[in-house]
Amino acid sequence: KPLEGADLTVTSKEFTEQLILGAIMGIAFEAAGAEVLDRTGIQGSVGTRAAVENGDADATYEYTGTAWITYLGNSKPIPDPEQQWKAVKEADAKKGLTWLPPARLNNTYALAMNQANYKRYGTKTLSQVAELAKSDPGAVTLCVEGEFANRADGLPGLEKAYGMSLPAGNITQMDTGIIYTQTAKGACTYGEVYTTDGRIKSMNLVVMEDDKKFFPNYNAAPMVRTATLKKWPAIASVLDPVTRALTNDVAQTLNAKVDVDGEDPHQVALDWMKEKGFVK
Ligand code: PBE
Repeated sequence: KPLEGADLTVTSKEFTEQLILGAIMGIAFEAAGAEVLDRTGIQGSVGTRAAVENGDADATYEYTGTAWITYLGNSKPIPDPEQQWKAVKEADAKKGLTWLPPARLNNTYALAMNQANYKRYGTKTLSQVAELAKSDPGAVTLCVEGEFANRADGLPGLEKAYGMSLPAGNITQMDTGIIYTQTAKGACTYGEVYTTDGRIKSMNLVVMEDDKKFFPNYNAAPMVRTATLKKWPAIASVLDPVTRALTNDVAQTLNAKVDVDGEDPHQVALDWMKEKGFVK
């Protein structure tokens, strides 16, 4: 087995898709013969990145746009997903991190609303949301996470890009899981959602189009410590077929098993890895 004798630590952020992706990575390493320590479920993007940078973990599935804007401090996304990945890979090579080839899975932020509010306000695009904020300031209330409220590729950048300036009182911060139920109830007109989340479909939410292409591509890709990869180059060939199989459809289906059906993320990951033949 290609990773026989390796001790590898995997990590992830705390939300469902990340827990599943972290589990998938760990299962792939184990199937290749490695001993795996699971440090998934770290609170927030910055802490998860730090864990890999400082050696508390060897690898994680991270999103290209998150690295480009939030970690590397760029302000303009690169429209082509492959070029975006390449730019991140080049910049992070100087930081001791290697980005392996990306998945098609692109989990971007979006604003979504329930059917009743959609009937009432009829917005389809973020430009229309910005217009509504001008004509009827009270109408545009938002439920968002703390991280989204503060990231350059989150609310501050979105307001700038769409020429929108919402009063602080219109914005309520909460955990990502709560956002979906609050948005479905109409407690906020718009909720900050992840486009691969299974609850968009199950709760029948309407996703606003990012017509100005403010949000970058957020393709998931393995971000590995270069030192670890030098020691265990087979990590690349072990992860490659798994990453290739990860699409938006797969993510939505697996995320829904956890967030809608209440299954365990690790079990969902294992079932999928078996179904795909990545583990016996
Ligand atoms: N995202 C959407 C966020 C959360 C989900 C990929 C832009 C991130 O983890 O960076």
